[in-house]
Amino acid sequence: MLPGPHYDFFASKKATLVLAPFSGGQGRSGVEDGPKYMLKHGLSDQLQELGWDVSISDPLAGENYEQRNDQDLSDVYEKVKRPQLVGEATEKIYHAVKDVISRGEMPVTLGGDHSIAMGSVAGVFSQHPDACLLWIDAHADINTPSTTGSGNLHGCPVSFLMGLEPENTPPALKWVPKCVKPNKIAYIGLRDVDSDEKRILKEHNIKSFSMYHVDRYGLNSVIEMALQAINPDGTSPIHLSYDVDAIDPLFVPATGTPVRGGLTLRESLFLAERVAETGRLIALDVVECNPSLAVHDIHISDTISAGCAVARCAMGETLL
Ligand SMILES: [Mn+2]
Repeated sequence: MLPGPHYDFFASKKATLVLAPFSGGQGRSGVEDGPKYMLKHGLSDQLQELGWDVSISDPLAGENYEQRNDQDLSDVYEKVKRPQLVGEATEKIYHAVKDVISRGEMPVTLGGDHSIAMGSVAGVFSQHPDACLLWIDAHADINTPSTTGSGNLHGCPVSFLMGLEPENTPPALKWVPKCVKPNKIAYIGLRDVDSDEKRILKEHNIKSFSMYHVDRYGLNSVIEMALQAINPDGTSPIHLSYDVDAIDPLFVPATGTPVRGGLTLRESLFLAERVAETGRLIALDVVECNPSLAVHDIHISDTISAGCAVARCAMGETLL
């Protein structure tokens, strides 16, 4: 058998699934069930079959965020919805991911909505300040407290991680460190970007590949260009933050903000395979699987199996 991908930053293949069953970064409940469904689908065993020693960390255990999400209407800061809830949950995730990284293990953070990446990315960058961030998404998630239209924090995590608007940061989110520099983040899969976000991406000269670029150059070239931009000498660790809404809703129907015209299922897996092949993967997030939004059971299995397949491909599954 050919050796699978290697993982340069890990002395042994140990991974921890960091469960982030959290929906407070947006308004639709059900996304907190993502981790439970992915585990039920067998993700832990699947990663063990790939040679990983898998543990589970459950930093939000015992918290009733769902109930608070429904009841606490006073948790608002200017336009931003539920900053207290998001601040508390993401800080717990931050500490869990930081612990996993400090132990020399790969954190695989399972969302939950994409606001949880404030915790996972900050946790990884606290130990690897030279890391780069590959954000796979239909959306740029870079709205600031002043530009957000919806007030939902799952559309804002990148702006907090970049420290774009410190003067408007809700107190509960002040813990989020400014850790991602504009030349260390690239996007792939964009197709629903707000006009203020387009301005921010241009102002900061952030490498952003939309579906236009995927069509124009092909996904393989887009990945090369993205990695060349954020990891030019190929030595930095790569944090892959994967929102399943990057994938076309034909394949991933049960997600909160679906946008048609996305990656095919095969492209979405190739992307993860290709990142694995670099040997530089340091951390993975898989977010925004929302089983409650399924109209049929097959929507649930399609969505969850796609999320698990992305994780397996990033963790070393190959076709041959
Ligand atoms: Mn997202």
